[in-house]
Amino acid sequence: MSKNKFSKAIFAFVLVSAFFSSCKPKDSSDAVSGDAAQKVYVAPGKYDEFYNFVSGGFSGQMSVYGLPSARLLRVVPIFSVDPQSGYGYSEETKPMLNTSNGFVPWDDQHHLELSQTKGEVDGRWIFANANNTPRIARVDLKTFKTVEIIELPNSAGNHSSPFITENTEYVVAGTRFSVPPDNANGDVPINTYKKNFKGYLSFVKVGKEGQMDIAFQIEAPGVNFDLSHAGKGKSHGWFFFSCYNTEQANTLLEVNASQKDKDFIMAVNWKKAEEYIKAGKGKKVAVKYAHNTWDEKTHTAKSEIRTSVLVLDSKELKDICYMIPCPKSPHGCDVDPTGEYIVGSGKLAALIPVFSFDKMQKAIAAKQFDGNYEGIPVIKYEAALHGEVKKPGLGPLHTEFDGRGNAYTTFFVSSEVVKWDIKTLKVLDRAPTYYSPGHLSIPGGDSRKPFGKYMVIYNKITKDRYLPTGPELAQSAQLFDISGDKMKLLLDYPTIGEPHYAQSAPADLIRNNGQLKFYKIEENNHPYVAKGEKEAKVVRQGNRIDVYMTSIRSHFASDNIEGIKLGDEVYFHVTNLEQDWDVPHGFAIKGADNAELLIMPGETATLKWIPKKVGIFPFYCTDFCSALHQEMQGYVRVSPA
Ligand code: CUK
Ligand code: CUA
Repeated sequence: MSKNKFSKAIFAFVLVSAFFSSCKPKDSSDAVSGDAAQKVYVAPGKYDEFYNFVSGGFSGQMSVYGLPSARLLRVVPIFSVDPQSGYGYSEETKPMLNTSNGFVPWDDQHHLELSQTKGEVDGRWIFANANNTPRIARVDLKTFKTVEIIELPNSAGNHSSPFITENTEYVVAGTRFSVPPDNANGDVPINTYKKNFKGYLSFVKVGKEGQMDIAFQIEAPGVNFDLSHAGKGKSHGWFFFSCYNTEQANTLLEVNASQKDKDFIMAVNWKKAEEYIKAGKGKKVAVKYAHNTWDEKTHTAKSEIRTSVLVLDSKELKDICYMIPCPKSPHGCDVDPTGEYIVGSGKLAALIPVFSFDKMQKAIAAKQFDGNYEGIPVIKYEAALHGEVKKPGLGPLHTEFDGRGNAYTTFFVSSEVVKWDIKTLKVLDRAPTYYSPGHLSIPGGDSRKPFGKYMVIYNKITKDRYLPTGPELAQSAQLFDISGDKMKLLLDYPTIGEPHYAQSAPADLIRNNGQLKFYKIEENNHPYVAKGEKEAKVVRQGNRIDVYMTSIRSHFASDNIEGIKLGDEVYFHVTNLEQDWDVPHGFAIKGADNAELLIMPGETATLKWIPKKVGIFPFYCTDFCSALHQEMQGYVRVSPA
C-alpha cells in the first residue's frame, strides 16, 4: 500500500471510530443494576457456582476464581517457576520446565481449554498454551497440578492453541510466527521469508489418561496463524484457523501485514489428514522437542527429548486445507454450539463475517474457488458466507455463545461487548466495558452446551477503575449477567498477569471428579521417601549427600544434621507424613540459592543445596501448620572439606 493509500485507510478508520463511539451508551453509571450485589454475593462458607480458569499471560500461570463471587481460589503454576510451591525449584518439578533449549522458567500463557466429551465440558483436564517457547501443558483437575508439558517443533509463538476437538481426540496448535523448519538451515536473510519460512499446524493426540503425543504436523504457507477452533456436531472433523499476514511480509512496520483487504480463515479437514497419515503419506522429519510428564506414583517429573515428527504437506495434498477469505486481519475464530456457523473477527473490519459450514461444503463440492493460495484452494467469499453483522462495533476480537442462539463479541477499539443473533445477524444489545476488552468467557461458551448464565470480559486497560498503584495497574475482569435479554454488569475486579482467555465449568463437575485431598503415604513410591521418622537418615556417596527427612506437626526428623562438608552436594528429601487435608509443610534453609519446598501431605519433595561456606545453617517450615509451627525448625552443620 502506498503512503497515500495508507493515510486514506487511517482516515476512514478514524471516521468509523467516531461513528461507533457516538453510538456507545452514554451513561456508564447505570450500567450496574440494582440487584448486582445480591447476584454476586456468595455467603461465607458457601461455594461458588462455577470454577473460572483464567490464563495468566506473561505471568505464565493459571488463576482459578469462583463465579459469581470472583473470589481467587488458587494460582496454578504451569510455565513459570513458582516460589510459593517450589514448582521449578524442587528437583522433582524441574524437569517439567525442560525444553530442547534446556530449562525455560517462564512463558506467556494465553489460552486455556477444558477437556470435552461429545462437545461438552467434562471436568477432567485443562490444557494451556505457552506462546513463547512453543509448548502445551495439561493440568489435572483432580489435583490442580501441571502433569504434562509437550514442546512443539517447527513452531514459534504457539498462539493458536490449545484448542481441542469435541471428544478431546486432539489438542491442536498453529504457529503464530512462521519460521524456517527446525531441520532446515535457519541462517538465512530475513527477507527471504517467502521462500524459507513456513507455518506449521500441530495435531497432538490425547490418550485415555490424557497423555499427549504429536500425531502429525501440517506444513502450511508462511502466514501467521492467530486463533482457531474445532468444528463440532456437523463440522466435527474440521478445524478452523484465522491467519493474518497472508502477504508473508517479513517486516510488519507500517501496515504491511494489513495490505490485503482480506486475509483468510483456513479450514482443515483433519479426518482426511488422519487418513493420509494412515496411508503413509506423512514424511518423517528429524526434529527435537521435549516431552515432560509428572508421575503421581513417584511424585517426580521426567523429561525426554523426542526426535522425529510426521509431516503432511498442504501443497501436495489438495483436499485437506481450504482458505476462506476473511476481512482485515482476522483474530478470533469461533464456532457456534451447533457447529454450523464460523465467526471470523477482523481486527480492522467494521463488520463480522459469519460463515456457514454447509455452504462451505457445497462450495467445495461445486469447486466455487477463487484460484488458490500457494496450492490451497480459496473458496469464494460469498459462497461460504452465511452473512455479515453490519456495523456491530469497532475492532472485533472474540466471540462466545450462550446456547440460546446468541453470540457475544468483544470490541477492542469501541470498548464494548455486543450481543447479536447468530441466525438473523441482528445486533440485540450492547454494553460498554472498562476498557478495551480482549477475550470474553461464558461458562461452556465455546462448547456444544454453553451454561450461558454469566459472561466475564477481560479488559486490557484499567486506567481509572481502581485506586491507583503507580505506573502499573492490574488488568481487569468484568462479570455480566446474561440470563435476560439485556446484559447486566454485576462486578469488576483486578486479575493476575494478563488474562487472555478463560474457561469455566460448573463447580460440581470439578468437585465430584475424584478430587484428591492428600496422598496416601503407603502409596508413596518416591525413591527417597522416609515413611516414618525411623527411616530418617543421612547417606553419603562420594560428595553427594542424601538427607532423608520427615515432617509432621510440629517437627522435622532429623532436626540436627551434621557430617556435611564444603564441596558436598546436598539433597534434602522431605516427606510430609501428614494424612489430612490441607496440612502442607514447607522447608527453607538459610542462604540457599533456591526457593523453598512446599510438600503436600503424603508427598516427598527434594531441595538441592550446595553449601558455599562453613557454619551453622538454620532451616524451618514456611507454612503455618500448627500452634507450634514456629518451633518447626532445625540446624545443618557444614564443616571444612
Ligand atoms: S489473544 Cu489476547 S486478546 Cu493471545 Cu487470544 Cu485475543
Ligand atoms: Cu510445618 Cu509449619
